[in-house]
Amino acid sequence: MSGPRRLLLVNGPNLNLLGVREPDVYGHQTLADVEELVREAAAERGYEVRAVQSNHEGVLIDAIHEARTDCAGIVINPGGLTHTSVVLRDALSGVSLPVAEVHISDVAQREEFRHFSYVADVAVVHVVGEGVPGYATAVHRLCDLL
Ligand code: CA2
Repeated sequence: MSGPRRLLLVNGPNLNLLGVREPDVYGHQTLADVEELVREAAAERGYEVRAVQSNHEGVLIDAIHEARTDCAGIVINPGGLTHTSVVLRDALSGVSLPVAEVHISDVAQREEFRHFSYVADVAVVHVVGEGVPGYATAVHRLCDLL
């Protein structure tokens, strides 16, 4: 059976600041660089990408719901919502698509409040602490499962 050849890339709050602020933690690459990297990795596997970044939880949830009918999987860095959002987790679990969770920094080595993820157990792929290249790793590991 052939499904949609599209992935949804979701970047959560504040990730629009990538490359602009806190380069010591998140590096020098921008959100545009992330989106380009993900599009290239997905293209290698025969997928196109719809990318969304928002600082508003509801916008992210709407995008996840819309993916239900026309995407094969979701690559998401939920930003700080990782550690706070039951509603984001419910949206991901509600659409029944395979999810890859990405974190640029090594959250396990940072503050205690970053150690717990509401998304972790609804995701089938986890890439943590590999920097921006971790997004490409996530695409490939997700595509291996599709
Ligand atoms: O390491 C990651 O990718 C995080 O998901 C990034 C989140 C943080 O809350 C998570 O604990 C780990 C923060 C995203 C904000 O990104 C910024 C980028 C540049 C400057 C300021 C914030």
